[in-house]
Amino acid sequence: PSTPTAGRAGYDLLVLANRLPVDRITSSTGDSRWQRSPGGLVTALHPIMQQHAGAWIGWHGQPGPAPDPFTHDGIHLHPVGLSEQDVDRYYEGQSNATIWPLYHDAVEQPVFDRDWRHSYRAVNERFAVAAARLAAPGALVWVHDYHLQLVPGMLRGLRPDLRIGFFLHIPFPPAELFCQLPLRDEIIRGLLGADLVGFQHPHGTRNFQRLARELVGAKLTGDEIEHGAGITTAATFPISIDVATQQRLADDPQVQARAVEIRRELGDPSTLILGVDRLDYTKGIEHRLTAFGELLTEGRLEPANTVMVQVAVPSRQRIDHYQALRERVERMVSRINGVHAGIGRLCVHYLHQSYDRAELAALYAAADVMAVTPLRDGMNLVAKEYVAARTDGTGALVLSEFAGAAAELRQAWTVNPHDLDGLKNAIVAAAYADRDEQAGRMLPMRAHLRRHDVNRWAADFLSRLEQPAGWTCAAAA
Ligand code: GDG
Repeated sequence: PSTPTAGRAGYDLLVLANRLPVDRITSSTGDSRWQRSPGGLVTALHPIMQQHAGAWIGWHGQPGPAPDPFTHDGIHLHPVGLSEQDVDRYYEGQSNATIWPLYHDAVEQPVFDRDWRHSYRAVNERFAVAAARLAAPGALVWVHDYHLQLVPGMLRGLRPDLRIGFFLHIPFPPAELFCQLPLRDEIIRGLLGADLVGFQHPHGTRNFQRLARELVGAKLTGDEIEHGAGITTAATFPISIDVATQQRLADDPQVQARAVEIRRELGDPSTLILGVDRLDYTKGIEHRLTAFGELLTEGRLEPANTVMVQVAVPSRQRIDHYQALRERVERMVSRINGVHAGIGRLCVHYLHQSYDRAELAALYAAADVMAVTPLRDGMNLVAKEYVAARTDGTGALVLSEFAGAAAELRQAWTVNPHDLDGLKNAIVAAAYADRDEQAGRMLPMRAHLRRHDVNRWAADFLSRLEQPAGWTCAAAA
C-alpha cells in the first residue's frame, strides 16, 4: 500500500493494541455509551496520552464496520473494523488458538491454519496503514502484544521516520517451540521493524535474540540486534500495576467492610484460599484444585474450616480448548464439593463471573492465601494486586515459578505447579504461616512494588524508545 499522509499534522504518540481501551455498554433501555475498560494498561498510559495528545488504534470489540473515530476521557480513539471472518480467523484463530498456546509452552496443542495466517497478515496490515496515516513526522508508536507482531515491520516500510516500540505481554518462547510456526520468519522480521522490542522476562528477551540470530542472521552486541535493515534493541520491562490505586481501594472502609462480610457469608472459615484468573488453561486452575482436593482428603486442611474461592472470569468461550477446560474444572469443583462439603457449607466456591474492582479488592482483603499457579504466564498481575492490597503486611502468596512475577516477588511461597506434592506443601505452609512469617515475606514484596509500579514501567519503556535511533532511514526505505 502507498503511504497515506494525514490531512493534518498527525499524532506525536500512537498506541496500537488489539482492543481499544473502552467497552460499549448498552443499558436496559437500549441506549449505549462507551466506558473505559478496567485494565492497568489504560491507567498507565492515560496521563502520557493526554500529555502528548496521543491516539489509540484498536478494535472496538464488535464485528462489523469501524465506528467513526471519537474522543473519550481525553484520548483520541481510532477504531479498526474486524469482520466476523476476521474475528474467527485473525483473533480467535491465529492469535488465540495458534500463537497463545504456542507461546505458553504449548500447554495445549496449537492449531495451525493457512486461512488464519492470511487473515492475521491482513489485519496487521490494516493496523499498520491506520498508524501510517495518523502518525506525525517522527512520532512515537507503541505497538502491543501478540496479535500485532507483524505491524512494526509493515509500518517501518510505510513510514521509516517513526520511532516504533513493541511490547509483548505474554512469554516469548524458546526457539525449539517458536520454530513450529509457519509464520516464524515473518514474525521475527516483523518485530525487528521496531526500534525497541520489550519483554516481560529476561528469558523472552534471550529467546528473541537467539531467534533473530538464527533465523535472519542478525548480529548481537549487548542489547542491540544488528540486522539487514537497521538496529533493534531488545530488553526486559516487567509490567506492573497501579500500586497507589490498589492500596487506596484496599484501605477503603467499604471494601474492608465487604471483606468482613465475605468471610461471614463463607461461614467464617479459619483459612480462606483465593484464586482469581481468566478461565484459561495456562493458569493452572486444575493443578490448584487437585492439590486442594487431596489436602482435604488427607486431612492436612480441615474441610469444615477451609474454603477456597475460585473466580474464573469467562474468557474466549467460542474456542474449543476453553470449552473443554470449563467442563473439566466444573467437574473437579463438583467432585470436591460432593465429597467434602456439608449442608450449607461448600468447600470450593466457583464463580464463573466477572466482578468490579471493589469486589475483587474485598476478596484480596479477605483471603488468607492467594494461590497463583500458572503453568506459564507473561507476568500475572493478580499476584501483584494481592500484594499491593495487603496494606497491613498479612496474607500469604503462593506463586508459580512459571509466572513472570516470580522473578520479582521472590519472597512468595514459590511452587512448580507440576510438582503436586511441592504445591500441596506450599499451600499448607502458607495456610499455617504465623503473622511474623507473613510480614517477613509480604513487606519486602510490597516495598518492591512501590518502587516498580506501572507508571514507572511505561516511563522506562517510552524513555528508552526516545533514545537516539539505531535505524538508518536509507536502509529501511
Ligand atoms: C496478560 C498476560 C500479563 C480479573 N478478574 C476480574 C478482573 N481481573 C483483572 C485482574 C488483573 C487482570 O484482570 C488479569 O491480568 P493477568 O496478568 O493476571 O492475566 P492476563 O489476562 O492473562 O493478562 C499476563 C498481562 O497480560 C499484563 O501484561 O501480566 O501474563 O497473560 O488486573 O485484576 N478485572 C475485573 N473483573 C474481574 O472479574 N474488572
